[in-house]
Amino acid sequence: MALKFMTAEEAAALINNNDNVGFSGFTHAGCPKVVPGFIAKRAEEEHAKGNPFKINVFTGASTGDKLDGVLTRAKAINFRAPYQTNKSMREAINNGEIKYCDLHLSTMAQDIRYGYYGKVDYAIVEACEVTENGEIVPTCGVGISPTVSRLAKKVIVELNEWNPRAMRGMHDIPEPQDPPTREDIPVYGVHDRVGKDHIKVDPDKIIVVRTNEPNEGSGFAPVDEVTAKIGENVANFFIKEMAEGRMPKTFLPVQSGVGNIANAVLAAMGESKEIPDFDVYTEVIQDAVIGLMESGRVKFASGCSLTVSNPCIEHIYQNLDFFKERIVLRPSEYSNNPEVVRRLGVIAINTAIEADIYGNINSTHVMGTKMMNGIGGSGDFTRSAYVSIFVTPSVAKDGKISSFVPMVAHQDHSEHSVKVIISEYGVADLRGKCPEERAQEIINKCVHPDYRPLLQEYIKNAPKGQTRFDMYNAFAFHEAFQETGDMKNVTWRKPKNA
Ligand code: 0RQ
Repeated sequence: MALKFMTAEEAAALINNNDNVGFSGFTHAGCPKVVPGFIAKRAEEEHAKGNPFKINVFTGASTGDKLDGVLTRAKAINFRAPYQTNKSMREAINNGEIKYCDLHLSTMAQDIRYGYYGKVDYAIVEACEVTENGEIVPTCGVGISPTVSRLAKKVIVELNEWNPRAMRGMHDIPEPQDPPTREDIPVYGVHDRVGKDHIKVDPDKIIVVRTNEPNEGSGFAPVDEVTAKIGENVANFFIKEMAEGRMPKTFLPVQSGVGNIANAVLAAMGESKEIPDFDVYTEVIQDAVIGLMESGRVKFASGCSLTVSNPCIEHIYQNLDFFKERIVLRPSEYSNNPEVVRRLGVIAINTAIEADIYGNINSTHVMGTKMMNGIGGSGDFTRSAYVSIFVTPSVAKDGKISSFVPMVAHQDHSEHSVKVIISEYGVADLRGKCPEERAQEIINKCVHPDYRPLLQEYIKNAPKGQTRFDMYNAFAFHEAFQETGDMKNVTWRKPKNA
């Protein structure tokens, strides 16, 4: 049967106030880019007439500005999950305009299937191909598309001709059974394919909107002295692990988080002559992986998205035969699946906003209050990894903030899941250490020298116990920053009866 075509404006007019809408993509990669703009326009028109118009937005991860940005600025979002990186949205979350639910990315699709968010009214997905029998081929990000497309009453497909149809074959798209009949996820190697190369839905519910929109991929900050040193420390840690027999000499698949530091770490690993050629089992495949693939250092990459700059994606599209043999894009509940991560022995490398002296990690909240981005997939990988690593520069904001504090102001990853922390100063190996030893390891190896005596003082004044914790001073660094603009001005409080 013939597919139904509409303009983006006509498709957007189908969406109603309070609808639950699931979007394709993962980061800016693979997101719809035109229909959300018309939904935003509609919201503004309805608001001008005094009518309510907000939707609930479910995605795979963060999205592009043409989705999260435009909808936020039109005040068209009521609820948002599971991850974002958009400046406008960040402000709207932190001023209470958007209800934001931050969660592990691998759980988003199953939570929707379990009914935790109610029904899915519409799915809006970007595709490079859609067929009359209901086969939808995503572009460079998969996310939760299989689940929301299957559950939605209508699927609006942005057929984006900027992406080549020849991408077909790069994806692996299964959807698991849910408990009590769930079976194992049969990914036994990074390259294993366990699904189809497309999403299949009833063609009756498909509405196609033709577009021709470039990606929204900006570049990365150049590697600076600090990020280069962190990368070097990570690479040296792996070389030592292999030499001392704690890591196979053939190496293990690598997951690396999103952002400038993660990109720099991968680049440093690629440059190291002593690390063998390796595989990647990750969520976002960034520019550094593509470069390493071409030089032969990365053999194969499994991910959920090609989160690369526009020159990089254009290069991939021009050399699809080469990259289709070396890349597979999966839904987020497969790319980030803890069962697979533990089976494959993935090395997880993620970035912290702050860590405390015992190894608890805050990945999300600045000063414990303001949401930065979200936990993303860092928890999916960290808890199940062969070795879980957090990297961070020792200080932020010109040294006025120490990334190492007496106690994290918000906790995303607990001391139980965090094995190694690496800054530009060195490597804190927390494995097999008690809290007191962990604190000394972190202070001596990772903390900026300006803050080392201050943290030693905190420990000295804290009551003895399994973990020396001083409730009067646990947030004294944060307090000093709020009150004076510099954590180094910390003053210690004494208990009232001391
Ligand atoms: O702010 O840009 O205003 O200067 O945080 O920091 O150093 O540029 O590092 O780009 O790698 O981002 C943790 C946010 C790091 C990111 C985080 C400020 C700092 C700067 C960015 P400015 P950098 P990155 C996969 C895995 C959680 C989710 C995750 C992240 C800005 O990596 O969101 O791991 N991770 N997902 O100045 C105040 C501190 C600070 C601080 C840094 N202690 N206090 N500000 N900053 N430390 C992703 C997916 O799941 C898709």
